[in-house]
Amino acid sequence: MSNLTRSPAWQALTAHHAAISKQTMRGMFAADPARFDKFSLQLDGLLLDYSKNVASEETLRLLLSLVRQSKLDDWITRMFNGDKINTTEQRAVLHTALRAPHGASVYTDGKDVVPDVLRVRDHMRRFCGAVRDGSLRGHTGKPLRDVVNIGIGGSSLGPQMISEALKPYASTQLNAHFVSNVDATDLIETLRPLDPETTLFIISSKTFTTQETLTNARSARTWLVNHLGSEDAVAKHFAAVSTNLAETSKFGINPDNVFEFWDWVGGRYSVWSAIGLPIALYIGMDNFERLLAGGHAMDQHFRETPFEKNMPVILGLLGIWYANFFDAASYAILPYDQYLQHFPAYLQQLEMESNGKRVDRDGHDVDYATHMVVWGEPGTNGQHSFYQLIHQGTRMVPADFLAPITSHNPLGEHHAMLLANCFAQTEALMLGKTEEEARAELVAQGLSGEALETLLPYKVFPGNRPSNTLLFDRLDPYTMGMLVALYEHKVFVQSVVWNINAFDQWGVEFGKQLAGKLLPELQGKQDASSHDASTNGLIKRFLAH
Ligand code: G6Q
Repeated sequence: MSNLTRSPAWQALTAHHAAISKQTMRGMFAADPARFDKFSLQLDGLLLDYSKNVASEETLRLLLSLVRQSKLDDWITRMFNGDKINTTEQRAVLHTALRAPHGASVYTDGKDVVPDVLRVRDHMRRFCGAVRDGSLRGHTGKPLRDVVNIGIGGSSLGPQMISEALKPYASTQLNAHFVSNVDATDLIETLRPLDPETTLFIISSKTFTTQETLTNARSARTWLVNHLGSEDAVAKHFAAVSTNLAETSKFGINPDNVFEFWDWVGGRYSVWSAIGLPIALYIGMDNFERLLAGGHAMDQHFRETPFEKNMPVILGLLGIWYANFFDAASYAILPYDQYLQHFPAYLQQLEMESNGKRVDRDGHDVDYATHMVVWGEPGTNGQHSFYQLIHQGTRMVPADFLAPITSHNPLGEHHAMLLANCFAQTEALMLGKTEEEARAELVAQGLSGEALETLLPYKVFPGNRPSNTLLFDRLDPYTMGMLVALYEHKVFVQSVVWNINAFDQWGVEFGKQLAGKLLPELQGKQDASSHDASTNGLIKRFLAH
C-alpha cells in the first residue's frame, strides 16, 4: 500500500464515500437552501458553482485534509520560487513568471528570469505592431495578411485555442492559421487559398527538432521560395519561437524575427511565452497582456487564498473525489460558447499529458488511479449525441460546464436559449427523473396499463450526476487568462496529492523516438523485418505499393 492510500485522510474519505453514497444531491439541496452560497466562489467576474457535486461540507473538510497532508502549500511556494520541481528533467516550472507584472523578480539558478521575459515581450510588441500597422512587409512590399503557425502539441494547441476564443478581439486585417499534422494535407489545404506575398510563417518549436514541425517548415519554405522566386524572401516571411537559437539560425531565420523562451517553460504551459505570438499578432499586444493579467490574477488567488475558498484547489479535489473514490474513468468539458470549441482539446493535453502518469515521485508504481480521460464538445451540439450516456449510461461522467453571461454575438433569442440549455442540463443531471415523475408524465401523455409499464423503466433518469459550472461575464482576454491558469493550477493540485510529476512527458518523447526509427524502413533504406508480425506485415503492405 502506498503512503497515500494508507494515510488517515485517504482512509477517512473511503469510509465517507460509503456513507455519502446513500445520499442524493436532490436531498442535499432540499435540506440546505444556502447550498449554492456555500458551494460557490467568485473571482473578478468568474463564478465557480460547485454545488451540484455529490459532496457535503464533511466531504470538503476531508478532501481539504488530504490536500493539507500532501503539503500543497510548500509545493506552491516551491513552484512559484523556481525550485526544480520537474525532477526527472531537472527543471524549474515557471510559466507563472511569464505572466508576472513589471517589477516582479523570480529567481532560478540564481538568476532573475523576469528581465528576460519582459525583453522578449517588448520584442513581441514591436514585431506585432510593425506587422499590424503594415510597416513590416513581405518580400514584394505587400502587407502581411495571413499568419501561419507551424508547430505541434504545446506549440500549437494553446495559440490555436486562444486565437479562436478571442476572435472578437482580432484585427480584421489578419487571419490566423495553424498547421501541425505531418500529414501534408494539413499544410497543403491551409496554403491553398493563401497568397505567398502576404503570408507570414511562425515556426514554433521549443526544441526546434520536432520531426513534424521541421518537415512542415521546410515544405512551407519551398512553397514560398518557389512562388516568390528568391531565397531572400525567407527573411521577410519567416519568424521562429524556440529555446534552441542555434537551430533557428541553422534554418536560416532572420535573427530579428526569432523569439526566445526557456527550458523552465513546459510545452503545454507555454502559451504565455512567445509561443503566444500568433495570438498577440491576431488580437494585438495590449489584449495579449490582458490575457497575461488574467493568468496572473489566478496565480495570486491560488497563492493567497485559503484552500477552502481556492478555485483550483476545490476543482482539483473534486476531480480526485470522483477519480479515486467513485472510480470515474473520464470527465467532460462542455463549453456553452462556440468560441471555446478548442478548449476541450487544449485541456486534453494539459491534463492528460501532465497527470497521465503511473510512477510516483519516489519511483514507485502508484496503487490508485491518476488522471481521468478528458473529452468534450461545445454545447448544445453534444446534447444531441453523447449526453445520452452522461444522463443514463452506467458510468459516472463528472462534467465542467462553461458559459458566458453576455454573448459577443447577441442575436434574437439565441443566447438565452444557449444558457437555458446549459442550466437545464446541469439541473437534470443533478435531479434526474424519478419513477414517480416519469409515470406522471406518461399518464399526462395518455398512456396507461401495459404500454405505460413497458416504457416506464426507460424514462427514468437516476440523476445524482455531478457537474461544476463556470459562469463568466464575457469571454474576454482577461477571463480567458483566468480560465487557463485555473486549469493549470488544478492540474498541479492533483499532481501534488497523487505525488506525481505533472511536468515531464516521457510518453510523448517515446512517440518522437518511434517514428524516427521506422521512417528509413518505410523509405526502403533499411531492412524492415525486425518487428512483430503485425508491424512487419503493415510495412510490407505499404512497400508493396
Ligand atoms: C508539451 C509536450 C509536447 C510538445 C510538442 C512540440 O508539453 O511536450 O506537446 O509541445 O511535442 O514540441 P516542440 O515545441 O519541441 O516542437
